[in-house]
Amino acid sequence: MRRLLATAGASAVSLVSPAAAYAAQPVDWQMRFQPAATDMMAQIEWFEKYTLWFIVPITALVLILLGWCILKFRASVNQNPSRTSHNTLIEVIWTVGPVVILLFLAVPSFQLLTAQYTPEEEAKLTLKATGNQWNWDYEYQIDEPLTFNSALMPDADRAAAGKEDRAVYPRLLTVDNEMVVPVNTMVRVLVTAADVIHAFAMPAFGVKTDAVPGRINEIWFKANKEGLYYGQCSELCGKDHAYMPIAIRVVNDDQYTTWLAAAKSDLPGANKALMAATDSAAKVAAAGN
Ligand SMILES: [Cu+2]
Repeated sequence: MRRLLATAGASAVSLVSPAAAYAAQPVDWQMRFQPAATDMMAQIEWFEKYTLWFIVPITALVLILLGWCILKFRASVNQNPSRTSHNTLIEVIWTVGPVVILLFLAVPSFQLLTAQYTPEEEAKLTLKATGNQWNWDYEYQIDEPLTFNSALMPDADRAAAGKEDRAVYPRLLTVDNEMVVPVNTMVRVLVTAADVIHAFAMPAFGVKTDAVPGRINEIWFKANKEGLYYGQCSELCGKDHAYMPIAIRVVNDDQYTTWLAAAKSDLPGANKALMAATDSAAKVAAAGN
């Protein structure tokens, strides 16, 4: 049994590791979350596992009780049903029990919610993400703001952009210009929309918020792992809702500074240079393993 589990574990690791070297993205037959790339997502994962300790036993208990009642009290073996209608002890237990369980769920749940609205430090970089039908505008709110559009990459353009490797640049998730942010840096994203309601979501970072025209919603994240991460617009926003992915490239400080300086005058060139730098770094890391 132990060997079986070990084999299953090893194959699960080998399933996710090629992608994990580069990025967090959905995988076929995925049952769980993408690997967490922020402390916040790690906390969300912890809370999800914690709630399962309540959900699974309660579901099992209810199922067993149901089965027991169906079998034991079926008409053919229980022709004179009991007419008992009140039992104070049982009523106290089934009132107090759920209250205690709800308290065990509510306290960490509210703590998590509070943590999501309380960044532990001031953001070092502020970006604005504006949802359009059906692409995103990103604005770097720095001394000389950098603005660019990020849209789904048509298959015909993949070769010219050097994005032919479908493991790293998957169908329906690859964009022309990724959002680029430095690793281990607190980033604030101001999310809004220009036409209809969209939603900015990045599963590996544990962030998702609506992009509402005329309003600004704020999210923040501090990615702790370099790589390329994928999310999608998560609010039905029209016929091409499924075709407005979000891609964030998390890089080291030097790569970010170089990219930012170059991106102001030549965004495609800056992106290509950055891809070359991160790809060679990934190959060195893979060789090191
Ligand atoms: Cu949308």
